[in-house]
Amino acid sequence: MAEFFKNIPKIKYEGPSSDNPLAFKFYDPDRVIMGKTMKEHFKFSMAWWHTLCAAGTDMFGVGTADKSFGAEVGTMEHAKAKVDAGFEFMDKLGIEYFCFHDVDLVPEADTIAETNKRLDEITDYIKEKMDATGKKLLWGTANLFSNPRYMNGAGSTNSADVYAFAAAQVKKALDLTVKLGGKGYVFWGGREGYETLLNTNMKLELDNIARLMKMAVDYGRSIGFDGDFYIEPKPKEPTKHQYDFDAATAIGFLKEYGLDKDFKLNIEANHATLAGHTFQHELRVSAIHGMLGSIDANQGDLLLGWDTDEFPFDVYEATMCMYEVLKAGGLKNGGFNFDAKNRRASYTPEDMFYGFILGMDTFALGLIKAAALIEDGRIDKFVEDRYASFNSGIGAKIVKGETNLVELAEYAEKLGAPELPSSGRQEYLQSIINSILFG
Ligand code: XUL
Ligand code: CO
Repeated sequence: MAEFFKNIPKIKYEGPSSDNPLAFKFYDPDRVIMGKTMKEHFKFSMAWWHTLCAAGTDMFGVGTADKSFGAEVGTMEHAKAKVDAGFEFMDKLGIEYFCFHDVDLVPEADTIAETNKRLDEITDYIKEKMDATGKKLLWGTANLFSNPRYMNGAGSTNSADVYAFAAAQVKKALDLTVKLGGKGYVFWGGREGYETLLNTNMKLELDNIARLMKMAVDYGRSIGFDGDFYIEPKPKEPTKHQYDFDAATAIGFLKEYGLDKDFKLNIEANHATLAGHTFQHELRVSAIHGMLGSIDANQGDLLLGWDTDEFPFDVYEATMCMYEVLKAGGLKNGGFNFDAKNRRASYTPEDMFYGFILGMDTFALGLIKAAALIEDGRIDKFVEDRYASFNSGIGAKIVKGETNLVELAEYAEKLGAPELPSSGRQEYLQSIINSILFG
């Protein structure tokens, strides 16, 4: 079989002092951190769409990278070449998982029956490769946003026929996810939203999105899907108002419609910042509701303000992410999917490797530093002490739900006026982070 990345060897761990661009400096798959190997902590995944499909097209220009892999783009030969290239790429990087949208795998045909035939053929081929290599599917999804029929969304569309077509795609994508042993199924509602309320029945759209998700759960469970469904929140882009704005909004929606037992969240760093939050905020909101499912690892550019899907290199952010993940006890069925792409001017095959090496090393550093932060203990101790007033006396009664406004009012009257709360010491805490990161 043709080798696509001829000049690229298997990427090995060489340590921080290595200057070999094709080596890991921090990601050492077998290194044990807090009881688990790095490989177990991460379950790194390759996103089929960015890695094997995206060629750098933007609103002002065509692609710069050649992703033909020696075949004619838009053919089944090309679809197969992408499988071969993808497996070689994962093998050389030591990545064990991948994620896909249905239309990343094959060119869409004129009818869904024909597209599904193509999907069956390509997933037979993928399955063979998975069996031969031990690579696994992290999650599957259906692309319900690119085709013009989804101009108003899928669950949120005004056309019942388009809704039915979306349901058919979800059904097939679930079949494929189960066929390939995936433990996750994602709903990213890129066009599940609206541009103007002048033409929108918001209540019907929300109800219909929930109905589509409920049908997906019922069907998925009926064919043996025992993994997690995920909503991937994002506030905007491409739609102006997206219903899954952020983690808190998505959790409220899932609870309102009784979907919270089957769904968790897939949190993407760049979506968090678009929502005006930090990545850490979105992870914490998910974790405290028991809904931290999976992570789309990337980063945005705060100077740009759109979804730039860059490979993560911000170690501070990665540390705070891994702090949340470790505190939450890790991800169960989820993993770290690099929903990230090379910059348009980084267009060579080597750049694809540099992107993943950067991302994997950044997260490895984040894990090392987050573990050091937890082992150091000062931050955790500070937070614990900060709320000590709720451990005894009137505070303990509040927490246990054993008091009421009358008793609290009497208590306050006796006090006269409370002392100021203890100092937040933000600057002191930030300097601890710096000394752990760079000390
Ligand atoms: C888009 C995005 C998607 C989802 C899957 O911003 O993140 O690629 O991850 O549909
Ligand atoms: Co994503």
